[in-house]
Amino acid sequence: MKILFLNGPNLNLLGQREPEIYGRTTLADIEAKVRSHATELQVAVEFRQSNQEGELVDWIQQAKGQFEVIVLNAAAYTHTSVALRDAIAATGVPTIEIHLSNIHAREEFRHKSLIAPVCRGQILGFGANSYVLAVNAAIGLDQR
Ligand code: CA2
Repeated sequence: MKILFLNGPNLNLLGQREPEIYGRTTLADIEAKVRSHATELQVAVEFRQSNQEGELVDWIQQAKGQFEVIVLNAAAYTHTSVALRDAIAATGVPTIEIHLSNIHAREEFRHKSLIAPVCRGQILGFGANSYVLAVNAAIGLDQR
């Protein structure tokens, strides 16, 4: 089974800016944790990040037939992007929404996720562990 991890805008800055909110772990550290867990469970993962909404849309469209599950931290696009929501709905690849922080405990504008209704579920608030937990959730979806 192959899982595609997609990361949205500014997540490339993790560990370098605003450590009080997002911690000191970099995206590369998170990828290493995910890879180690996925290897133990014998699943393949691909890990990508983009600051461009259109590139994320392209990757979601191209996932069909290539990946069994998408794990998506859409970052700020979570709260704004009809394009990402439409791409997830159109391609039909089971998608899990994840976040490092608990978006419901933050500013009001982060409480709304436009992608949530077209995702199979959400994992949020566990920092880097949200990504590790998503590997287990993805395997569970594939075995349904
Ligand atoms: O908690 C999450 O994972 C978020 O998706 C992170 C997004 C935020 O817009 C969402 O509301 C919740 C922000 C990602 C940007 O990360 C930064 C890291 C370091 C410095 C600045 C931004």
